[in-house]
Amino acid sequence: MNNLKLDVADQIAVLTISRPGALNALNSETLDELNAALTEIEARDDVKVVILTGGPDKKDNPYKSFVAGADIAEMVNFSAAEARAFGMKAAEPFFKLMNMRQVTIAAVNGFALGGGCEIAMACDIRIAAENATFAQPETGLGIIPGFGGTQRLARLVGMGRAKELIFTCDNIDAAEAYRIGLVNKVVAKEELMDTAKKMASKIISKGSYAVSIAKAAINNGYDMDIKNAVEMEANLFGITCSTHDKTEGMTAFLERRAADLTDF
Ligand code: CO8
Repeated sequence: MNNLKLDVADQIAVLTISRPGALNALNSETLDELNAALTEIEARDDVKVVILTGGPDKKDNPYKSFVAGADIAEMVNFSAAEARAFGMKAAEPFFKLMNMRQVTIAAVNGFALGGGCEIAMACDIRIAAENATFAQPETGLGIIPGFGGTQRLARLVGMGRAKELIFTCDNIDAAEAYRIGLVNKVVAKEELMDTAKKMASKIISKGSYAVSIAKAAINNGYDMDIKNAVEMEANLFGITCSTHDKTEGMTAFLERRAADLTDF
């Protein structure tokens, strides 16, 4: 892989988008590599959480940029058909981040602009370094957010705030992103990866199969009417009751001992 690094340790996969000369902007090659890496990870039982982050810039500053957007140099000459194809190319890995059975955490280590904010929003959880900057600057370029931004931003922060951010292209800092619910947590930049890994380890210590079913329940129910959503949840709850982890988790509680949860 030219623009992506994958490191697996302790059941955590760290995926680092690395295009130092372009502040990790997403071009077609990077999207293809991301899609291939996520396909591989999804099939691996030794990975339970994925942390997505950005590599250092060309001056080796690790906190300059998470992802500074889609690659403007690639997009500048796109026809309408090419632009649509580019959007759909991103949709595949972005939906994997959203729906794969493993939990996905964006560790936002700097600029998260345009497609950078959009890829962070496709993850389950976002942790930001205190110096991170978020924006959807697309309308200033004469385009709209095309990697799911018009949809996911409104779902995360509400329609009014999403419209303001997309119409004004305003940059917001990590504290404001936290205030409006765009990120889950803000930490000192030096603590970003440790915090993400600690959260990953905590999630891994729970029943991994239950966590993946809970993720599916939240995602699938989000756009359903509440009656059908609760029925869908009951069905998935039933499935979790057929697992080793359910028997072990509940028995351990009753026997006042730590549970040995193993199932995926
Ligand atoms: N695309 C391509 N190259 C980029 C990008 C980008 N998004 N961002 C930065 N770069 C490159 C710069 O061109 C520069 O290259 P070089 O050194 O060869 O001149 C290098 O990265 C370093 O950047 P700067 O010199 O500009 O660094 P600064 O510290 O001065 O500024 C900024 C940093 C503020 C992040 C600035 O680079 C910037 O404004 N970048 C663009 C941010 C942006 O507008 N992002 C949104 C892009 S549009 C988008 O994401 C749409 C997504 C949906 C597409 C859907 C298609 C269907």
